[in-house]
Amino acid sequence: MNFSRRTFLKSAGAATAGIAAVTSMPKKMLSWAEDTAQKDMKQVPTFCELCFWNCGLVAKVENGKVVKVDGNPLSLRGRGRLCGRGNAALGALYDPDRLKYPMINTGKRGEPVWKRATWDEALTLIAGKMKGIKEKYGAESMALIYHGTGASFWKHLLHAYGSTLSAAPSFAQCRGPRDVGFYLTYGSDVGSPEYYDFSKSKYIVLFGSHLGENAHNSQVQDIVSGLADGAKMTVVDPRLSNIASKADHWLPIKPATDLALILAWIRLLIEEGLYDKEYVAKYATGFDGLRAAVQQYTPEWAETETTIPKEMIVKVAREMAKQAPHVCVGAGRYAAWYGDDVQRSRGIAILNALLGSWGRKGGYFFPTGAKVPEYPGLPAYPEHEEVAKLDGAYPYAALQTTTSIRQASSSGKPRPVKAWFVYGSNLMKTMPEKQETIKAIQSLDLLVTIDTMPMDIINYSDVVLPECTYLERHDNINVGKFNGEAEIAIRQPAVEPLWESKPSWWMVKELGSKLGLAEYFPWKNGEEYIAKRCEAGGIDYAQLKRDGVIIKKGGAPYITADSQPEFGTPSGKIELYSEQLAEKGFDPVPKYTKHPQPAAGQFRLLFGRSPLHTFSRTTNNFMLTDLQKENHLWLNARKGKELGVKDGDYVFLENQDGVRSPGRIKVKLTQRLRDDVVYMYHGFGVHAKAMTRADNRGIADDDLITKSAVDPIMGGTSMRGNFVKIVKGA
Ligand SMILES: Nc1nc2c(c(=O)[nH]1)N[C@H]1C(S)=C(S)[C@@H](COP(=O)(O)OP(=O)(O)OC[C@H]3O[C@@H](n4cnc5c(=O)[nH]c(N)nc54)[C@H](O)[C@@H]3O)O[C@H]1N2
Ligand SMILES: Nc1nc2c(c(=O)[nH]1)N[C@H]1C(S)=C(S)[C@@H](COP(=O)(O)OP(=O)(O)OC[C@H]3O[C@@H](n4cnc5c(=O)[nH]c(N)nc54)[C@H](O)[C@@H]3O)O[C@H]1N2
Ligand code: SF4
Ligand SMILES: [Mo]
Repeated sequence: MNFSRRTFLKSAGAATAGIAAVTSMPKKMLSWAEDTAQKDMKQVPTFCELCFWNCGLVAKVENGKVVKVDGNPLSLRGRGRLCGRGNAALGALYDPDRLKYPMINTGKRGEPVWKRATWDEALTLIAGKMKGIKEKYGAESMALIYHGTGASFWKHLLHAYGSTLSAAPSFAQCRGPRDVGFYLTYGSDVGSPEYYDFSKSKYIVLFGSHLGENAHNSQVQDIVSGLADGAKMTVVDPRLSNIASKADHWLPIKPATDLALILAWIRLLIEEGLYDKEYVAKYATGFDGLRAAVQQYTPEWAETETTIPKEMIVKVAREMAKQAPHVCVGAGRYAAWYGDDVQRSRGIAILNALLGSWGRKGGYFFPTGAKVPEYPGLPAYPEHEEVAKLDGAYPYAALQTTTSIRQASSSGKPRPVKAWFVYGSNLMKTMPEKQETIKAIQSLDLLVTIDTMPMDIINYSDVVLPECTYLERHDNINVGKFNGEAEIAIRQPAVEPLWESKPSWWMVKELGSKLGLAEYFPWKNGEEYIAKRCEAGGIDYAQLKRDGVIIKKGGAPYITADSQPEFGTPSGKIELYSEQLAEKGFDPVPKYTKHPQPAAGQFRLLFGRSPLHTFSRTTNNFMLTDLQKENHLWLNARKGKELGVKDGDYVFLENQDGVRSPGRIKVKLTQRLRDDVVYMYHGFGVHAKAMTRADNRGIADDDLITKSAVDPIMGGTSMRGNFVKIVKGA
């Protein structure tokens, strides 16, 4: 097969020819198919997995092939729209490089020699190894590292086997510090999708959070509609991001100094009497402790740390206060930045509390949820062994961290971890200090990868299980919490799985049965699994299947006289001063600490999202590589001139530890960036020959991240403390 975007567009055009199948999807969804002629066309509502936003989509199927996808207008996550990546669904489904058969590595980890296996052979091998590992080391020595909807089936398998050990890079390497920071302050995290009420905000403040490039679908729509309705916005970012270019104020902060700005704003709101006094008196505790602790953080001091003029610091504080409480200071998502990230996130949480924006229109809404019961009649999980906690040093590692699993795997301490299942996570590009990950993998007795593509991690695996893509499978039910509404969404196959790929509900059922655990997997198939759970919860399965989503109306999103908030903190209030942190030896109020800055000739290596790609997930997608096949190095234009580097030149990067990028990256000279940083998209520089379009295109931030800073409160690892110099060359 030789696909290109052109061929795709041709076939997509053919789809407009006709249709007979009619569902109860809204009429406008059917407009593509009005001149019905053919009988073998259908449309299947399901949801996207090209990122975790999981927007609802409708797959248009012609003669057994998906020819187009459109947004499902009923979906709250997408509202009828898909982002650039979501529209490239066919590039994921029909990628000729996909994993096609189970494979067993008969060579070494890192230097694989692949043998094509039958499903029975691969699963028998895994089950045999798992039994041996349990006997020798105990079930808890088997871990799951995951990202994505299907992971819940693998968690269930591990629980049934006897292990609760699982971790996601999307916690410790991403949003964990933010969730913990808000949890410590409000007794609640900020959700995913976040509980931002952007569309009704009168003032928005973002730290980083490059929305628009970070393509959180409905969230981007909300911020755009908030701005269209007149909201003012300040964006704090060393780079003029797309969203910063829409702001009233862009504050090009010196990286790693955000907490100085946040603390100065907190102090200003207090000392100028601009905070919401009634709200704070009623709902918060620890105000006096907070006030005393922030006295030192004057605007003059903050200017010296952040390089943002003190007049601007004061101006923005007053502007925010003027619009309060309809102000949303975004919590961010990728929050693992510099190592004191829980405290930075707590600073943002406190700022929102002073503005009275938690539970207020235009600030943070209280979400409406929905419950879907588990599959009925499952036996209780076996008793779990008492085992040493891997993250013992981090009292608020709410979820296990990936790095503690890595550490236990290579050192055997505090207890041995001998096997990993890796589901939908390309660990080579995801975790810092790649050599440590490789060392841990070399110490394992078993590494099984469940994936759709032959990514970097595959080459280190013993057994590879090819999952079919999201357009070919039933999957777990997805519940989203929104303002006054909850969404229950179904994933169902638009077409049959290609080659020998299989869905997770099937893999765990077969493997479970080989492990003697069949009673934990009683479902007949993926559809029955979903239907039974719906039935148990009084949810209309027929409607869900037909519409893709069911929306449930819910409770009040804002504080009113009749609806008072509950805070899940020990005091039952918003904790401005945290007694629980103090008891554990941490700062009860965030304290500013300086982070290292690059030496002369070095730049801080910053990275972020391409609007057209999701990490490495989409780097082989023929529709997206047509549009963007490599990443570029953003470099301040004046600096470029100084260094004799021209726009379009290819350069190497070398980091503080002397590690050089294996490949070269094309320079993009720009005014939109401070001169002490360089910036690139994450996800490129894949090292996997079987990824024919992605292999060694651009360079990888992860090759240069040889150092990370660990958050002492929850163990997250922050990767923005690496510095590089530019090496001109061939
Ligand atoms: N298209 C697309 N969208 C995605 C993803 C994707 O892969 N592709 N991934 C999703 C995921 S998992 C996540 S977590 C989110 C991540 O997206 P965000 O949560 O938006 O990530 P951030 O790190 O907040 O934002 C990156 C911005 O931070 C700026 N920055 C760097 N250092 C500093 C600093 O010290 N201070 C300040 N104030 N800014 C700084 C960078 O210049 C950059 O513009 O995106 C999600 N959305
Ligand atoms: N250097 C660096 N490291 C980072 C980041 C960064 O910006 N720079 N970002 C951090 C952030 S914010 C996050 S959230 C994490 C994310 O890191 P990961 O958890 O690794 O997530 P992804 O990169 O989305 O995982 C991609 C893998 O999922 C596979 N996959 C795609 N679809 C499916 C499917 O349907 N089924 C299965 N079984 N597999 C599938 C892909 O082929 C690929 O191997 O990385 C973190 N690590
Ligand atoms: S934001 Fe884009 S890639 Fe993510 S789920 Fe929605 S359509 Fe798919
Ligand atoms: Mo993330």
